[in-house]
Amino acid sequence: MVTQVKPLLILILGDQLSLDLCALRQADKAKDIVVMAEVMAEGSYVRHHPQKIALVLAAMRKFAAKLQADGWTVAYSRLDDPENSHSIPSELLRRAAQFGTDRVLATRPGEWRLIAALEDLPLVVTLLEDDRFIASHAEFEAWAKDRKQLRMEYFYREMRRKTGLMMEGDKPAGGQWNFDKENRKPAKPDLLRAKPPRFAPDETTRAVLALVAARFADHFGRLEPFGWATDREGALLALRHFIDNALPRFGDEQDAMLAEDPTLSHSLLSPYLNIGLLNPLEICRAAEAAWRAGKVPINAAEGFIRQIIGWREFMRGIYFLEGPEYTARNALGHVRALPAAYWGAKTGMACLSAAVAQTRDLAYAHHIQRLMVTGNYALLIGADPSLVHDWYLAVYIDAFEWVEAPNTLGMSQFADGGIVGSKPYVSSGAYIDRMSDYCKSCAYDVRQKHGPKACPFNALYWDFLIRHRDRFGGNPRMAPMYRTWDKMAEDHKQAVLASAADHLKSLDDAKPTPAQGP
Ligand code: FAD
Ligand code: DLZ
Ligand code: SF4
Repeated sequence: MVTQVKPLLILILGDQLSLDLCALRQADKAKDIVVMAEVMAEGSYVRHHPQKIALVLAAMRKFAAKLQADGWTVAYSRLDDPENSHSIPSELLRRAAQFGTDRVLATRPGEWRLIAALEDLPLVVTLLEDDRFIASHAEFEAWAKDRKQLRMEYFYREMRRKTGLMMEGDKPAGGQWNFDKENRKPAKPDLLRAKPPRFAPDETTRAVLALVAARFADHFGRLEPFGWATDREGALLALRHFIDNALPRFGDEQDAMLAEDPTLSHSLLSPYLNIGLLNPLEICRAAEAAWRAGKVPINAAEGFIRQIIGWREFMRGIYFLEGPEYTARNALGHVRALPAAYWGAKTGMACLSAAVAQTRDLAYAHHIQRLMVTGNYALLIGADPSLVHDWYLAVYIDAFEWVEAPNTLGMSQFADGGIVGSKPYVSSGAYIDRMSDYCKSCAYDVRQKHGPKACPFNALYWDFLIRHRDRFGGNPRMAPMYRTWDKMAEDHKQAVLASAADHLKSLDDAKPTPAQGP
């Protein structure tokens, strides 16, 4: 008697939309079943921005159609299928019963929550390491082992050596690993600056937009106009457009912020990278080729490549190295609720208002807006980092926990006590004024240090440093700031601290917002 081997269920999640995914490479097209499921649980465990849900669902549908055209059997659950049980584990159980199997092969999810859920299933689940990254878990662990401090810059150099990107033999191209000194200038409005491409929704995307509008109407954020690419072809066009038009200015404008130009010379490629439509190496090779062809300056190409093979890989390494408890960290003991301004309530602070408004409209803000406006303010007021984490995970189109959590809790909120960064990213209004044009239209005055009209960042900055002097006073990189404070006149110091206290009180007196938004 011949015993039939049961088929494998090949799980593909909404951020695993790569044709060369390891689970697909190990599957047998002739007998295994690909399982993809649009489920309410994934759409609502945090209240994702409607554009993020639409991107993921539309891209899932198109990816499934591609697999089917390529001869795969795909068991696809749509959000409005009546039999849909609306969570990934329960859909796997349903498909296992339907196809008479108990075997599941999946690429390890990018979130501890889902890893645990898959491992808890009463099925035989094999999780393969996701190899769409440059460093494997073992490589990152080996690099991190025995180091007192994990610093991105040194890890990045390893990744340059490993990939050969911008290398001349074993030396960095241009004789330096890092050209940041030439980057990070303020920017001016410029009609000639290229706008990122927008993609008119096709039939599949339009159907998804209608579904998302009906099911997630109460989530923060505008669903339309929706201009994101939802397939690999579109993502490749976006990549080409960036390399040809925006990359040359990427380095110079990387840290600048302009009220009327929310995207400047950034790539807006993170959503495509993070859901698998683009691969990190192909992006970096395209940037390197443009530099080698003399179309892009070295500071731009190196700076851009560093973000991807340096920061992106480093953040992933930290997330998986630190384990599931990372997201609960709160090294500074911060407990304040996130102000209603994060959900669009009116504020006189022009920078915060602009960053939140563009987040609502585009599901996008660039790094410095996330770090030095919304992140900086949340840290200075002492917002509860788990609420800040939920906010960032919800509101950005590129937000997946493996990359969002170390950026938010580590880099931005110092909640991990200094694993990602050696000092907190805090600044007064002067930094924002230097790097943006927000202050010109603000209800507050960036030059005033205290009083009701003074820029809130100014007093909050000192208040934060003083509140945490025990922790940061001995940090050599922060010592100059404490020396500056110590030299100030006593009445000035008291006025500054009183201003900060007034501002914090006004937040505490305001109507509380529910933890996950209005
Ligand atoms: P560009 O400026 O064009 O940079 C190119 C690419 O580099 C990006 O597409 C991205 O893949 C990568 N990159 C740049 N900086 C980082 C970084 N710090 N960490 C990881 N990758 C980086 N990035 C996410 O992809 N998802 C998130 O959920 C996310 N949350 C963040 C939360 C906070 C508080 C902060 C400060 C940063 C966060 N970032 C996150 C990093 C960064 O802000 C975004 O990657 C970037 O803004 C995406 O826009 P872009 O594609 O135009 O980037
Ligand atoms: C983000 C997201 C959303 C909104 N919806 C789905 C879905 O319906 N089905 C699915 O497979 N994946 C979805 N995702 C992506 C997952 O949340 C993501 O795979 C995990 O957070 C792990 O990174
Ligand atoms: Fe922001 Fe302060 Fe400038 Fe206003 S004055 S835009 S609050 S930095």
